[in-house]
Amino acid sequence: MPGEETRTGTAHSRRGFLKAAALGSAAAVVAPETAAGQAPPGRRLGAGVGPYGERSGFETALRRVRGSRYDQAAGSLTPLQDLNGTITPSALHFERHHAGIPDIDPSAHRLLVDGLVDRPLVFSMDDLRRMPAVTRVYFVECSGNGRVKWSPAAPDTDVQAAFGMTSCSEWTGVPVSVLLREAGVRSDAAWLVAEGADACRMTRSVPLDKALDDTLVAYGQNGEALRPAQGYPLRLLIPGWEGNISIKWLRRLRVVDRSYLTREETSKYTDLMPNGEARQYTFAMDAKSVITRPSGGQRLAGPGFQQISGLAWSGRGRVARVEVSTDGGRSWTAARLQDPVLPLAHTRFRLDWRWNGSETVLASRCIDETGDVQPTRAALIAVRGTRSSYHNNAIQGWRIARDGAVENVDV
Ligand SMILES: Nc1nc2c(c(=O)[nH]1)N[C@H]1C(S)=C(S)[C@@H](COP(=O)(O)O)O[C@H]1N2
Ligand SMILES: [Mo]
Repeated sequence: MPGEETRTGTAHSRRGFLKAAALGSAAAVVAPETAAGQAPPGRRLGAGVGPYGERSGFETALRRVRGSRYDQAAGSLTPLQDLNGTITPSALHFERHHAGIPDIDPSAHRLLVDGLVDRPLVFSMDDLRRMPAVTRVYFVECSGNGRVKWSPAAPDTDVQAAFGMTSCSEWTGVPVSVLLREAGVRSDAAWLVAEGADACRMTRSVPLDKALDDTLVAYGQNGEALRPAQGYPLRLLIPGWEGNISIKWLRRLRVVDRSYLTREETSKYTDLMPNGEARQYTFAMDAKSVITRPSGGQRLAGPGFQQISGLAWSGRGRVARVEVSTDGGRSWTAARLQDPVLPLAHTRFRLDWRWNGSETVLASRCIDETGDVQPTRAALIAVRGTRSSYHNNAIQGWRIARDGAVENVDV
């Protein structure tokens, strides 16, 4: 198989490169194909063109399915450790759904806008595509992301397990403000009730201010139509707020005068505090960051140069600063942020580092433009206790052992 040859070739070349680099010259690299006496794979005719692209067979990054008794009330986690840049490929966007992924024919799908409006309206997908659209980059993060960090660190927890319920896409759709202007909002209106077309009819109350500010009904994701798991053909996209409120398979926006106190804002998606009260409507996702390389489960090849890289984001605006510690939190250095730094989107940070081979702990903390600082796990628990499930944005530590192994640790 050509693939096998290439694999061997790559391994040989890499060893060759390292040896050459050690000698201070690249001239020692010998093409392994030539050594094996075969035609170089690059000179044989390659595969033909095709109607829809596939990734290389050598690429293995996969979403990881979270355990659940029911496939239809499940989720999957984005492999952040394998991603470059800031956009999550649609095929690797995490999934969370409470009643399975409905199979919706877009020509039959309708969005109803009714309630406290002058003119109730029904939109087909064709209607929506004729309307003024915008394209923006936003993350979607489940408020349950980081739930594992309420417990003391299990050493084998990796970035996918602890942070994989956040993804970032370029979304295209119509601002809700445009739809509501068409319908004419009455003066007594204060909330929207958004309803999905899946079997559970997932429903959330949305404050009208946020709906009119930057909320979209989105039909596009990373240049294509939404993926079925992301709400095809239409979803609500409420930037920066907990993922649950971005209702997928959106079929109705009802304009109302108060919150409808649905299951998702009472028995679920509230945060039990140490005094026994539950915080409600904790919408915005807090400032957060994580080093994705090196991260848990990876292994440093040896001492020397190693660029540290990760993702930071905040549901309250832009990332202002990311600080990285390479000594377990004793000192912090500002990392470089990759431009453009977009509000309510994943931001890539990088710090050049030289590992001296001794055991140490890496960590990152995000500071957003509102001054919100990502807390240590101890500081978060001092305020929140350990009885809540959602909105854990604690700092993540990665211990580097002397043999280069990387594992989860609390800082
Ligand atoms: N209709 C509907 N919308 C939904 C859900 C659902 O189960 N049904 N799950 C919510 C939850 S809990 C989250 S975190 C996000 C996840 O969006 P994603 O699957 O596109 O990542 O969708 C939200 N919208
Ligand atoms: Mo969620």
